[in-house]
Amino acid sequence: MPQKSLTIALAGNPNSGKTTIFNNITGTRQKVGNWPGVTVEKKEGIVSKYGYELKIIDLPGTYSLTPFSVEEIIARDFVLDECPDVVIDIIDASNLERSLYLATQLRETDCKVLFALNMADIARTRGIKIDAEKLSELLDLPIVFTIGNKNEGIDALLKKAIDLAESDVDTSGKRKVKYNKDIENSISKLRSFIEKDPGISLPYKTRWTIIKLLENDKIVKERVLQKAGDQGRNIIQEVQLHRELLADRFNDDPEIVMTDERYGFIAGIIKELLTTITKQRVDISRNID
Ligand SMILES: Nc1nc2c(ncn2[C@@H]2O[C@H](COP(=O)(O)OP(=O)(O)OP(=O)(O)O)[C@@H](O)[C@H]2O)c(=O)[nH]1
Ligand SMILES: [Mg+2]
Repeated sequence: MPQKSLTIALAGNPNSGKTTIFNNITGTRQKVGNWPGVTVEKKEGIVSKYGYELKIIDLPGTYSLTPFSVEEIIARDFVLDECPDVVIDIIDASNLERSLYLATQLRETDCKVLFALNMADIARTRGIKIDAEKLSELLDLPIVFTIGNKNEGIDALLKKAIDLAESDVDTSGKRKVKYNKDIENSISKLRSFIEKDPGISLPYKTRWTIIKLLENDKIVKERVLQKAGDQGRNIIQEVQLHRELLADRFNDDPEIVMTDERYGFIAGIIKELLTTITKQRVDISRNID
């Protein structure tokens, strides 16, 4: 009987250990390095494990899914266009707070996401304790501690990834950023506007598409136009009205307000975790959009 195949993408901030874990899983020797930006193109490896054919994709490191750089576009396109069965977000556990921006955005895509809290050794020597059970509960996703360069936790990670791929969880109902009521109101009005037309075909899931259009994401705009033609043009016009309304209301571009709200969501998570994380001074505004 042919093996069932699953696609597992490895995403994460630059230098979090993705390629190290990719090499462990696939037995390849892609370049790793102790600096960010080592992987610039996605790499693919196939391995047979636990009765499955696993296609593993090593993505370039990114701080967000906002397409500011080639790496971000490659990672985002893969996650959105190829819809991997699971995305493993490889997190530098000694830099948790900074990692949560990408994690928050991955959650918004409604992919099945799993955390590898990598660099668990560094976190430990720095006295950073992460209550994984609590974090897993707060973000409603599975978490595995790993030490990539010692190949620790990788089997457990793969098993969890397969379980998640095979589960029938409804990711759209998972805890994610809820924007302020004006933005949520615009999202829901735009959803009704789009859903009025049952024949419409969007390139991505509706909520995600609306969020990106409200953020004036040029690539998503283009793809909506390509896929939905005249209907797409109408949607973009309607979004523009909401963008203007929101800009008036907040005296700022909606994308700025929405980025702030994501940080607010992350701050809420961190606050709930604070009892177990020892002082971790991270400037989350640095390096992130
Ligand atoms: N101490 C420690 N070092 C690790 C761990 N995992 C990976 N490393 C090291 O971290 C560095 C970065 O690893 P890479 O695998 O290249 O990271 P990456 O996420 O692929 O980086 P980019 O491709 O630039 O995004 C390498 O020097 C690894 O040996 C870990 O769990 N603990
Ligand atoms: Mg890499």
